Amino acid sequence: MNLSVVLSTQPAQFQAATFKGDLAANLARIASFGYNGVELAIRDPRRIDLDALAELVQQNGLCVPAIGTGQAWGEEGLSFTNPQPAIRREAIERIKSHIPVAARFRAVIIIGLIRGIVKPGVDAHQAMDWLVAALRECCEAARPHGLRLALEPINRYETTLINRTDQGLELVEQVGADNFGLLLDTFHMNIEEPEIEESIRACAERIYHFHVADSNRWYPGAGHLDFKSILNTLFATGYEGWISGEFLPQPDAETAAQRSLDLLQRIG
Ligand code: LER
Ligand code: MN
Repeated sequence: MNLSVVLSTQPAQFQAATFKGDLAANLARIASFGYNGVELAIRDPRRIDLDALAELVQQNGLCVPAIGTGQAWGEEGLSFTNPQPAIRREAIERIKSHIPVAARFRAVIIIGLIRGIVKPGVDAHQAMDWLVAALRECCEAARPHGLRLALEPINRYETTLINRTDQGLELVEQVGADNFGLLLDTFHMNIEEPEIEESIRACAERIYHFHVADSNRWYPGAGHLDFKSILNTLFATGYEGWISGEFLPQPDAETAAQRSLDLLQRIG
């Protein structure tokens, strides 16, 4: 099983970015636990030294399956659905600026909270039109590089746009790009899906990436989700991608990452 865990390259308020802080030390720790990948949450690619980052990742024998982009929303308020055209444009350009990073690692580009929320006074249909247009533009820019984008259905407490997998699948149809799919996250699915396994089966080949956290957003095994059943269902769809840990650093990042790995390897 290909296992990765989320690491933020920059300071972030997002609590479930499991590892933050000293990049070199964290990459070494993650590799020493037995992970073969690290998912990088990058707020702004202009603020990283890509060569140095790639070198560090490689020194630790790690792959980078996916790039998280949501901090541009969390820290700067950029989104595809902001009523101000300049902010929408900046969000699109920000996602395009991740293309060289994603190309370097052959990573999926994650579209999470940067899609935004429907702001008061904004028509929901209008917001969807902005979202679809932004996604089409970003998918087109990524396609020549052989890159894929994955939209993550996110629970209702974090966004009002695309909470469930059926809405995600509808959006995939609407965007109509062959390099656009979904990122499923067990934490969000536990809140929004009537039946997690059924939703995984429905998304099947459109699943480009997969986040694991337990029902309480702690590491898998700390809550009440049935990861054996969830992962069996996921692999039965033919999924060959990564299982990426995105959970709270509780009781601390190291313990959480190790316990998650132990459980996933035992049941995988
Ligand atoms: C990011 O992958 C995520 O799961 C969201 O909850 C961001 O807040
Ligand atoms: Mn997630």
